[in-house]
Amino acid sequence: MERYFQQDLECMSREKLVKLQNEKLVKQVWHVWSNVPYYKKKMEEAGVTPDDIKSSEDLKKLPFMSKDDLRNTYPDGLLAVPKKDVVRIHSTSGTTGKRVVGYYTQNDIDMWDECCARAITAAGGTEEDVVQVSYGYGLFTGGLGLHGGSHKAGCMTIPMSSGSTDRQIMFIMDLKASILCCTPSYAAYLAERMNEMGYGPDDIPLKAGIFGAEAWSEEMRRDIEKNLGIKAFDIYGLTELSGPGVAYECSAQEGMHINEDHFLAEIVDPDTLEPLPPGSQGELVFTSLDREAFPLLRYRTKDICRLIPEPCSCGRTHLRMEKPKGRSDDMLIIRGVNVFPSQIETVLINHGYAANYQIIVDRVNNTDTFEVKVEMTPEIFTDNIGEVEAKQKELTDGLKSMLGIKAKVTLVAPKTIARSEGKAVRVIDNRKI
Ligand code: DLL
Repeated sequence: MERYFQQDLECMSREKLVKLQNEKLVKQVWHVWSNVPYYKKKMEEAGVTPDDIKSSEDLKKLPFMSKDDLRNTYPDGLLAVPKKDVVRIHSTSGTTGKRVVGYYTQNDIDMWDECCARAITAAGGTEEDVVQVSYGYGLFTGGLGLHGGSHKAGCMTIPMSSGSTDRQIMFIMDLKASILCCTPSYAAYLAERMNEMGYGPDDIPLKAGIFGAEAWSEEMRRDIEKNLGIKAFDIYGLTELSGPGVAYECSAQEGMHINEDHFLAEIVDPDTLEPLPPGSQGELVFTSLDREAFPLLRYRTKDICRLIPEPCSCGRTHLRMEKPKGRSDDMLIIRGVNVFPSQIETVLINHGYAANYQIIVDRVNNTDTFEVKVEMTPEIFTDNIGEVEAKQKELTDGLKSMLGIKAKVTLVAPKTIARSEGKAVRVIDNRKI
């Protein structure tokens, strides 16, 4: 049985890997310096030239790049190859300000496909598998990214895109899809819908899921695994660095291996921007080592997480990253306390609820108000006021001990909070700050 496993690259000794990274880094720095005037200017302002960069030890001399740099150079000010060499673009949804446009040469697409094929293989995918890609196709990178990876891994690919939930289920059942790729919130919705249609975990042909593009908790993973009867694997990435597949989970399911022969990771203090020692929690910063059209050096992702320096039991030597807690952008500061939606999700699932909730924050008389609307599952549902109040109190206490602040919990009837086919929108922040 054919399996796409690049053992020579994925399991190479750290010594060899560092050597490869250093060689690629030196080349990449020259590439941006010579082809992107914006970068050259930024490096000159920081007093650094390509001659100063000999290895990853010298990374700290390079200036950071952030979303602001991408906005300043919209639409093609960071393009590092002639336009004739570009074969595709992708773009972010652009909820805040201008969209980010990322460019790809054919080599960039091949590298990206390779990263996603590694993810599918690590989730147990072989040429025997049927992969249903239910991430959105189009400008979003989820659909075409996993699609390319599935082809490269030799799987039969169903290019579903997102939406049309009942048709998704028909194809999973009729074509015996074995691997599902979509956001975790959409996977939870598909599981709910399949359950309503009378399909239990033993009837569903799926064996694995590759879920990412948004923060999700371990508790949500367990719920999805139980309801679909699968193993659920995390996958991470961002448009600015290709898309999905920057990092992926292996069978150990203990953090995501960063494709370190293509991406160099650092953790920095988000306030001082100083690099932090191995194992510390901080902001994840990536340098793409071999992207041609849209290379990024020291790109600040805003994602908060920890790198895991210990070796993995699966034999892959590439460093792992923990599940990001969320973006520093998504972190709410409520009455001075840091709150991540994923912490709320953990409490809800531990109390037997599903991840159908909404956080509503406002400011009244200079004080933050904090409400969590939680949907009752059909099993938990009751319209007895005393029982509802008791359940609300239980959740309020659970949230207080997790977050350290009090939330107003409102339980609502099943199916009253909108489901998401892509990334879930959990927070409504009405504060004008
Ligand atoms: O979400 C790419 C992707 C598609 C990844 C499909 C995985 C699967 P963007 O829309 O540019 O790209 O959003 C990138 O999403 O900075 C994280 O904040 C968040 N994110 C992505 N994967 C994960 C994950 C795609 N596994 C932003 N866990 C990133 C937590 C994630 N957050």
